[in-house]
Amino acid sequence: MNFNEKYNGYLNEFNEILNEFCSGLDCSPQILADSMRYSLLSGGKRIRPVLMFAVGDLLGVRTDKLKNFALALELIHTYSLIHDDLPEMDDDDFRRGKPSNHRVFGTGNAVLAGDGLLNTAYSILIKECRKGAEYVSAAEFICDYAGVYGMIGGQSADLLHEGDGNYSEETLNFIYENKTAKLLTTAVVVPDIIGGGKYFSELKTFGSDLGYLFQLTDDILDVEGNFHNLGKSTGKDKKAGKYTAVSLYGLDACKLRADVCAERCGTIIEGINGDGEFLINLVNYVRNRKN
Ligand code: GRG
Repeated sequence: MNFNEKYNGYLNEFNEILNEFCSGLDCSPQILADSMRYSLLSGGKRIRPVLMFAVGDLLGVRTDKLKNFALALELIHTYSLIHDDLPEMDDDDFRRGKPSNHRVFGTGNAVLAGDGLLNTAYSILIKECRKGAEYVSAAEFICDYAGVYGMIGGQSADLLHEGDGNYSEETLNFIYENKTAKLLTTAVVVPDIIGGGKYFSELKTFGSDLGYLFQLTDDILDVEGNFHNLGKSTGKDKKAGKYTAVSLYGLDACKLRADVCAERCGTIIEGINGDGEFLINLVNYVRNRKN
């Protein structure tokens, strides 16, 4: 099976889980369920669930043990995109080539759709905790890394420093690690926690490197990408005078840094017992992504 076939296999597996969740969503009023479904089903790479299932395969942890964690993670990711697009945050009218949630449902409903997704994710995680101690640890890990010691902390720092134009490398690293890398890290660490925790520290480092790589390619794409591929406007960072890895190091140096990160990720996967070929290809896909 080649890389695309394998990626699509994981993707289809996850989409079935997501579709089942979406069809069962019958909260009232109707607009709440509609706005949550709108963003959940508007495409997206589903890279976090794909990563989770692929690491599960590498470690011999079955997908049915991971599927609710993958669902909760995608719900959290989707809420963060809805809130990030709001006028008071990144102010984006488009996401995945379609009007952003608040452009369709209005700002108030978009806030509530995000809240609803986050809250439902926590409800799914709490139910998983009934399955045993390792499930509690995995749920705890996601809560910590998605919360104020993770993604929300990173987004808060991003917002705080937005107008600064020129803050320290340390601040930039804090934002990238927390805003972007930590949620991706949960995708690769959760299967390990469920499987007994043998490669915890290696996979934590892998997640951090992959997240940094993901953010570097995001910054590069803001300069070199286009609306057609990305489904959102480009050139926003420069227009907003936003401090990014590109403005700090320059485009070419960012690409070199991305190569180094990809190499480091590959070395970690090679050190894990099992067939890591798909994950190494996934790292290269992130390095060369166009969307
Ligand atoms: C609002 C609490 C809160 C957090 C927002 C997601 C986020 C944090 C900010 C979005 C800005 C951004 C460009 C983040 C870096 C990378 C990132 C998370 C991109 C979007 O994720 P993808 O590419 O999206 O996996 P798809 O559409 O494929 O699901």
